[in-house]
Amino acid sequence: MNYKLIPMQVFGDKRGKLVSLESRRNVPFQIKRVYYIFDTLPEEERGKHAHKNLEQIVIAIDGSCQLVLDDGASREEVWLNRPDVGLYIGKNMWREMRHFSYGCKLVILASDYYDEKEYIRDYGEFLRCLK
Ligand code: T46
Repeated sequence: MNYKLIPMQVFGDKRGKLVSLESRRNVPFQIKRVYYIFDTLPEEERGKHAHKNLEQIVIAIDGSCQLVLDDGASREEVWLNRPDVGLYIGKNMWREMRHFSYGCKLVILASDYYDEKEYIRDYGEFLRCLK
């Protein structure tokens, strides 16, 4: 499985808490793109695709959701519900996102610019690409 949970250092004091994300330090790639997802609904699912080369870190900075990760051989479920834990997802991993809390906020760091040609959105094609 090409994913891992990365605990982030939290700088906290009486004013609140802060987490810093830095390329090739606590983020294991050069960050080229940041995007975020918000206004989520529990009944809606997202993802259902893989990336040929993209690496990403997903952080639930508010609320929670479940990620299903699939490498073509097995499937695992991971809950994201902490703003100080990032989920690293490497290439060739099918991902599905579901069970969002209302208004969950995800921040995603990506190793490359957006490119729709880099997506594999059909599960059968994903399995064929692995061979
Ligand atoms: C991923 C999961 C975790 C852009 O124009 N630029 C972007 O950088 C992104 C990420 C998306 N878009 C467009 C493409 C679609 O028209 O935004 C629309 C929604 O994207 P999508 O349906 O791919 O969103 P999710 O939540 O299913 O998947 C996203 C990322 O696309 C994907 O890389 O791993 O979040």
